[in-house]
This record gives sequence, C-alpha cells and structure tokens, in this order.
Amino acid sequence: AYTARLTQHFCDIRKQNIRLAGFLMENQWMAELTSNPEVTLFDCRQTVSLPGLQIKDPANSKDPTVQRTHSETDLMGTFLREVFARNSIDNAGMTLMSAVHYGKKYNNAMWNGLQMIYGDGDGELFLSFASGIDVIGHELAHGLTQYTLQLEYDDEPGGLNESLSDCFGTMFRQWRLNHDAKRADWLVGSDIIGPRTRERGYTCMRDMCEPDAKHCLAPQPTHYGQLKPGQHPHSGSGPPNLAFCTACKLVGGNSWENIGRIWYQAMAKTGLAPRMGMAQFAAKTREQAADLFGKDSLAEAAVDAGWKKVGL
Ligand code: ASN
Ligand code: ZN
Repeated sequence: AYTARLTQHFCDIRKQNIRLAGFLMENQWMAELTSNPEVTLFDCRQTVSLPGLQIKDPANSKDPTVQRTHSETDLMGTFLREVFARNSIDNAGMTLMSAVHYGKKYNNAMWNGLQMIYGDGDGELFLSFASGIDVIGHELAHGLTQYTLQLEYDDEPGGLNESLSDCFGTMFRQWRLNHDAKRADWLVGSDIIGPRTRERGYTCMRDMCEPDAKHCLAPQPTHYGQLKPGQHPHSGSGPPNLAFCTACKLVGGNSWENIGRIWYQAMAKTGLAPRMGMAQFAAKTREQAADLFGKDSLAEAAVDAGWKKVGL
C-alpha cells in the first residue's frame, strides 16, 4: 500500500511537470547526451521490504546477480541513449534503481513505478529473473511507458503496455547479442526458464512471432478480434507483439534501427494517452513510419502488414 501511494504521488507530480520537462529536454538536454544515468543496486536479502539495502560499488560486487544486474541496467541506459537519444527512462537522467534477491525463491520481476525488482526464482520453474537480458529490458520499458504514454494496466491499454515492454525488452536483447530480426529468436524469458519448466517442454514465457505456440509457458491470442474485455495484460500483448515481430522480419536488419525507432517515436511523440487502444497505437506507428522512412517505404508497408496480420 505504501508503494502504491508513493507511485500515485509521483504519477500526480509527473502529470503536472511532464510538458515542462519535455520542453526543457528538447531545447537543452538533448544536445549534451554523452553519459549514462546513474545505476544503483539494492539488496532485499530475501525479504520483501523495499527499496532494500543499498549496495556500495555494485559494478565490482562479488555477488554475480548484483554485478550483472548493474552492468545490464547500465547497458540499457546506453541502449536508450545511443539508439533513441533518450536520457534514461524519463528522458531527464533519472537514476535507475534495482532491487535484487527480492523475497524467497520469488518467481517474478517487476517495475513498481519507482524501481526494478527482481526475484531469485525457485531454481526449478525459474532461474533468477535478473539473468534475463530481455526481462531487465522489459521491466525498464515499463518505466519508459510510464514516462511517455502512461498507459494504464488493464484491458487494451494494459495489453499494449505489456507489449511495449516485450518489444523493448526483446530489442534490448537483440542489440546486446547483435542479432538482426531474422537471426533473433523472438522469445521472451527464454534465459530464465528453469530445469523443471524446460523438462515439460516450455522454452520461453512468450513467443512474439507465435504467441499461441505450445512451447510458451503463457500462450496468448494472436488476433485482435480474440481479445476480450477484462483480458489480462499478459494475454492482450499477443496481437501487438505479433504485429511488431512481423514488421521487423519483413524489413529485416536490426529491429532497433528501423521498426523499433518507429515504435519509439509513436510512444515518445504522442504525449499522455492512458486509455490508448491498440488501433490508435497502430495508427500512430503508421504515421511515424511515413514520417521517419517516407510514404510507400518498405518500413511503412511492413508496419501496415504487421498490423493487418492481427486484424488492425
Ligand atoms: N513480470 C511482470 C511484468 O513486468 C510483473 C507483472 O505481472 N506486472 O509484466
Ligand atoms: Zn510487464
């Protein structure tokens, strides 16, 4: 409840300041974007109390979870800066805070409005959630959505919110591994699947190019028409994930250099849109595709084909 109140408080402040911040950003901060945001790490020591104990010098920690979470989060800062010219998730240099060892054998990770939180997993169903580069990217992207569209977490806006996290999480992993759209596996959470889950034939949490595949721990609808009111965000992300993946594969090359830029611009240039639906987001990406790559460009046709494939 404390976290929820605090989150609401920050949301209110942000709503008041976001336009001013955007103005400042465009006029003075963009020009001097040469360094990454600060990255801080906290240890929950298997408790659920947040933010946890701050870790001194996490870059040189003997705890591999701390050390890797620090370096990957810092690289996400580099990714946002170099690829999207964005200064941290809020585009104003916000410190990226992460808590590791949250809870006992905790099988999840999350963004709570202020920081990232990673469970260790139980070692059977899941490994440490911080060992998935795409998981780290996914949680940070929830922050990116919070500071751009500010999508709510239910129905269509919720499904879109989840999808944007999968898109940026997967792009971050592709960028880290230097995988182009054809080489990429498009799986979400494949690095945190534990031995017992794998024994049962699951290789990932979600497959962006085949959302209803049997090898997904959480199979999803593939078509917009299959979505129902009250649909959980983790199911609703199926169609927009498939649209993104389809467009990326059609264009080829590095997702973050073409379709990813379009998705980013659609998020960053729209302003607050907490109740935005998928058709509206699709329209924004079609606009941005034409804007960035030209009308009748391959990118524009690919975006259009991606959305049409899922009924949008
Ligand atoms: N790992 C999940 C996510 O970031 C946590 C949640 O259910 N919101 O989507
Ligand atoms: Zn999520």
